[in-house]
This record gives sequence, C-alpha cells and structure tokens, in this order.
Amino acid sequence: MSGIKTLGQFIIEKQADFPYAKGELSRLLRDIGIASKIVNREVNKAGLVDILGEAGTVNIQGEGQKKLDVFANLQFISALTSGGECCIVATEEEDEFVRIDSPVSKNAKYIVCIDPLDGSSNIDCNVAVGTIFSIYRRKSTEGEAVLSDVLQKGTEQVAAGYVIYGSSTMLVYTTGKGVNGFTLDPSIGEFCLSHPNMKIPEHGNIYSLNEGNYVHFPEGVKKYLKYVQVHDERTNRPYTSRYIGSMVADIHRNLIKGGIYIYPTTASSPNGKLRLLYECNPMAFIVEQAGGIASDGFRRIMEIEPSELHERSSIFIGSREMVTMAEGMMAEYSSEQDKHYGAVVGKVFQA
Ligand code: AHM
Ligand code: MG
Repeated sequence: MSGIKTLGQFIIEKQADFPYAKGELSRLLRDIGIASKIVNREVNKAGLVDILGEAGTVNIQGEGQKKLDVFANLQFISALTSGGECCIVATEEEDEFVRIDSPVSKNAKYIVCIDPLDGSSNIDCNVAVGTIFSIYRRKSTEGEAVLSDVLQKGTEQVAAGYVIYGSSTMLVYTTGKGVNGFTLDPSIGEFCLSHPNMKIPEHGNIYSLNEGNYVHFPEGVKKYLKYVQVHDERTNRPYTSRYIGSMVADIHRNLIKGGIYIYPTTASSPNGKLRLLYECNPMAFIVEQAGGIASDGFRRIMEIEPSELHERSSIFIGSREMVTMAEGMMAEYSSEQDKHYGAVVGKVFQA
C-alpha cells in the first residue's frame, strides 16, 4: 500500500488545517464519498439492469427524472441522514429542502446542497455524468434550520466538490485550501489521491458551450465566439470546441487542460439554465481554488445573493484569461437588457 493515500486518510490529515474542527466536516465528506461509490456501482452497470430510462416522475423544473437520478438522490439523502452531520439537504431533485429530523442531525451544524446526478440525459448513451455538492455552515442558532440557512452566497461555502463517473471515477474537492482529486481504484474500493493541488492553466484553447443556441445568445457571447474562431497564430486561435453536455465532465476537462465553459442566458432560459446552489456555486468554488474564475458574465458567481432554492444563473467559468476576455466582451457588446440582467440577478427579464 506504500505511496497510496486514500480519501479517508487525506481528509483526516487535512483536519489539522482546521485546529478547532471536531471532525464533523471530515465525516460529512466521508459520507458523500461512500454514497458516491454506491452511485458509481449503479452507473457502471446501468446497461445491465432495468434501471435505465424514465422513472415516470417529474422534478420541480418539469424535467422527466431518470431512474438513476432518483436512485442517486435517495442514496445521498440516506448517507447524509445516517451520517448525522447535516441538518438539511437541498437537492436539485426535490421541490423543497429535506430537513433531517433524527435526534443527532437536528443539532448538526452543516447544510448540504447537491445535484445527485448531473447530466443524466447522457446516461442512456454511456457518456460521463457527475455529482456536484456544496457544504455550508448553518447560520441560525436556535430552533429548526430554515430556508435562509440554505440561501447563502457561494462565498460562504466551507467545502464543495464533484464526482465524475467517467472512464474512471474521480472525486475532486476543496475546503478552501486548494483542490485535490482522487481516483477510485475499483480493486480496493477506495478513492486514492491522484491529482494533488490541481491548478487550472491561466489560459487554454478549449471553449465549451452549446452552439446550437447561438441565435439566442447575448451579443457579448456571439462576439466572444467570433473571437475564438478567428485565425491568429500569436494567440493560437482558432480555439478548439469541446462540448459534452455534462457540466462536470466539461469543467473537469477544462480544469486539467485549460479552457472556458459558458452557459449563458438564452431566449428559452432567460436566467440561464444551470442552478446557482447545486451547480454554479460549487463549481465556482473549485475553479477559483484552482486559480480560475467563475462569473455570470458580469459579476462573480459566488457573490450572488440567492433568493430561491432552484434559482438559475448564467455561467462563464474556467481559465482566468479566457473568462476575463469573455467578460470584457459581455461588458462591451451586451444589450441594455443583458446588462439589466446583470444588475438584477435572480429576476426574470423578458428576452
Ligand atoms: P441536469 O442537471 O438536468 O442534468 O442539466 C444540467 C446539464 C449540465 O450538465 C450540462 O452542461 C447542461 O445541462 C447541458 O445543457 P444543454 O443540453 O442545454 O446544452
Ligand atoms: Mg444538474
């Protein structure tokens, strides 16, 4: 076993970075790691058992839920309930947050926001999917934890991470002191440290967005797209387009190779598609910790004050120089309406 450091060992070692910590956060991360291994097992055998396809239920956004969405949602809620370290789980798959009422959890001091299985429309065709999570400290000091305990800005996150179920399975997380990645070794059933202190290149040559929505993009995004597609040897343009349609996989690749991921506002998603609490904030925390930037086109994602559980946001995230350039184009070319969006994040405007 020499040379191998498991996620469990690493978490315990890192607890020393928080001298007053009593181990609750470490146990919470451990619980998430365990649930993700169970989800991984099911994702891996998805083609073999009767678990593919629609579950027949619809989540709050009106999207059909895949069976594995439902399974993953239950697994994480159940692991977090039995772990006893968090009092609320807010998940993309539930209309309301789930309050954990067991005697131990009632006084627990953490809140977890989670997208149990992101990119699940890709499952049926064997494309990488992921889990995204974010951990906050409870703010209220007495009684039951309430909605305002969940609606915190991304800057309040104490930890965030994702699991990518891909050609190998990896768990990547941060507690605000850098980003570390662990690859699941199926032979021993453990996540092992494989990507210590991950850093996103300052600049890359990959851009990822759903270009099919081009006609509905804000002017600033259209101008940025023109910029990345122009031939210029000095800046290594045109850049390469890579879009999996699975946020975790697209951002994971860009984190390693350098690049920008954009999901802007569009006519059909006037506030953006991705959810602030379950997708944008945790990814923003990780990418910032790796040296990158996450913006809604006008402002830092993690400084947006959330006003509702399933709030959406546009997102421009990745290598520092690339996001800065895209933000510049948004500032220069976006319509007054787009800029108005920047000023009233969280409020729907008519596109
Ligand atoms: P989901 O949470 O319903 O799975 O949707 C989120 C996914 C992201 O993973 C992905 O980047 C994006 O939606 C793709 O959207 P689109 O198909 O519009 O390009
Ligand atoms: Mg999602």
